[in-house]
Amino acid sequence: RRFVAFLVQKPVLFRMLYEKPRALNPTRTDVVMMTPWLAPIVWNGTYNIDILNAQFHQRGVRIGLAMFAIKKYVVFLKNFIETAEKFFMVGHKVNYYILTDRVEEVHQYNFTLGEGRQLFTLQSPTYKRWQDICFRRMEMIRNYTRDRFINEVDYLAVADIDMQFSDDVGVESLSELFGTIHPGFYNAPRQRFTYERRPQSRAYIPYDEGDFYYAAGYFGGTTEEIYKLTNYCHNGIMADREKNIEALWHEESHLNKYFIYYKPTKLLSPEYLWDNRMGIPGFLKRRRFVAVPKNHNEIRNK
Ligand code: UD2
Repeated sequence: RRFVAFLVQKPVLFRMLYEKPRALNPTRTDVVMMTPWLAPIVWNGTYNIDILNAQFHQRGVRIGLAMFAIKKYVVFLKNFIETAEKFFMVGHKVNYYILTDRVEEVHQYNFTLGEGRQLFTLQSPTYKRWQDICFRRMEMIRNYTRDRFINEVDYLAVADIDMQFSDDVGVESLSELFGTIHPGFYNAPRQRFTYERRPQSRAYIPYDEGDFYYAAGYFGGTTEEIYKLTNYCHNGIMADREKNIEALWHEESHLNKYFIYYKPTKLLSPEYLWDNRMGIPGFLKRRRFVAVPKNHNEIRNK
């Protein structure tokens, strides 16, 4: 069907005016813009969003944003969606996928969505321990990607829900496989990364390996890549369970393991996942997606 569409589609050519790139003038000199495997690291000031929007519109790209609202975490939903409507992939086709054990409660919200944007509430099992909810996110995303997302969207982003958008998160962030540099570790030496260090765990990473510490609070890619990633992580989590071992940072530990051997094709700077408790360092020109303060004792296991 896509092939036929390609044949009948008339090529759209547009004239765009913008300042030409200059080979000897890097757009930022205070941050690293490329990994050693040549994946761009996205910072404000390093890209032209008009060019990128035109490219993604030309392809008619569909973007999914999946988030979990299990048990008490439903309280974060309203603000999350309202801020996403202002800042997330504005002007593109967006499907929100809310995975929840409280479908009725979620249905009571009446979100007004922009053109081309839809919201789906998907049933998710619940788990007693908050740690299991985090672990099982990989399995749930894998299953829904295989059964549904793969037919509905081209890219899928997976986000924590106790967050809000406060600046643009657009198509500049999309790539085959993308991960976000954790705001707590962007400048930390490897030894300080909170990787899983016990060799018995499938998430094990020795002290002399690792590029970055990635946050599980925002990652994504094409649906094919997300299937592979979540399948790998879920299998690792299940293998650990057999051995009665839980990785230090749950599914985040497995995600970090995956990203060492299947390196992301694009990295998002901490602009894409920030926590205001960390202040605002000079290099941080925008805070696009920020943590909403929460009282862990009040919200977890409730
Ligand atoms: C960190 C990670 C998170 C995950 C977690 C695992 C970041 C920014 N966050 O966040 O991605 O790896 O550690 O320990 O890197 N949830 C529910 N109901 C619950 C519990 C969790 O829906 O009862 C969902 C919800 O979408 C939440 C997410 O799971 O945003 C992660 O849980 P968290 O926010 O409590 O974990 P946190 O803040 O320690």
